[in-house]
Amino acid sequence: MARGKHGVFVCIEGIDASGKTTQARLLVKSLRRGGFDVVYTTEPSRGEVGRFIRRYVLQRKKRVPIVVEALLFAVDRDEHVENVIKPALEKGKIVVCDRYVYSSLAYQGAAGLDQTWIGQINRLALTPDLSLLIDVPPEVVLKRMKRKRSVMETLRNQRRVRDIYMGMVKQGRLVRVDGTQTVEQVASNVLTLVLRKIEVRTEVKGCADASESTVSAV
Ligand code: ATM
Repeated sequence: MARGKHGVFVCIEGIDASGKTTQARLLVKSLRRGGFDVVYTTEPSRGEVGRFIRRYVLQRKKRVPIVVEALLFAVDRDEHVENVIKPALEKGKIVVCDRYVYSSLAYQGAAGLDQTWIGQINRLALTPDLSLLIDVPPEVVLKRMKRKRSVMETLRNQRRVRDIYMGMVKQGRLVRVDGTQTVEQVASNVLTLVLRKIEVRTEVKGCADASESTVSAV
């Protein structure tokens, strides 16, 4: 659990076309409707390194060396945490982050990089209070994106990525949410988990400092 902060840090993970971005946005909408001050952010970030990653890593045909990918994502993450995530948490906001360190473990791990090393280069990254996996089997996801991508290659890679994500669910680092249900059902399950986490954090902080509220409702 992240220390020295007052807000709540939630990250949402999932394989491509799992619906995680839709769910992250719906979560932000529901929380804002409930009066919470929420920051929605993504990785790669909107900072300079994040923009470089989109151009140099994601928008080209040939994959760059995996070590380079992992290092760039880690650098972007450190900058993102310092410039966006920490300042928002210190102001008591809820941060909803679309992809985080678990994406590096899953995607660069699926490409063959050592998980321990990926963990080491990301060791300064703040640990989220709640990390959710919107879980959809790769076969289901393939149907969703049939028209867009090359089927076999995507299936193989998506399977590897999903296996690593599921390993993290078993370790208790990610909480699995069934992503095969309707958008509304998934959104409701996500919201329930997040509200539960907000309550717990508010209670814990309330015990430590009864005079200060942890999550600012506006
Ligand atoms: P979105 O589809 O969520 O915008 O993510 C862009 C890609 O970035 C996604 N790729 N595909 N295919 C996963 C990838 N990615 C990594 O490989 N490692 C990371 O650490 C992060 C944050 C993203």
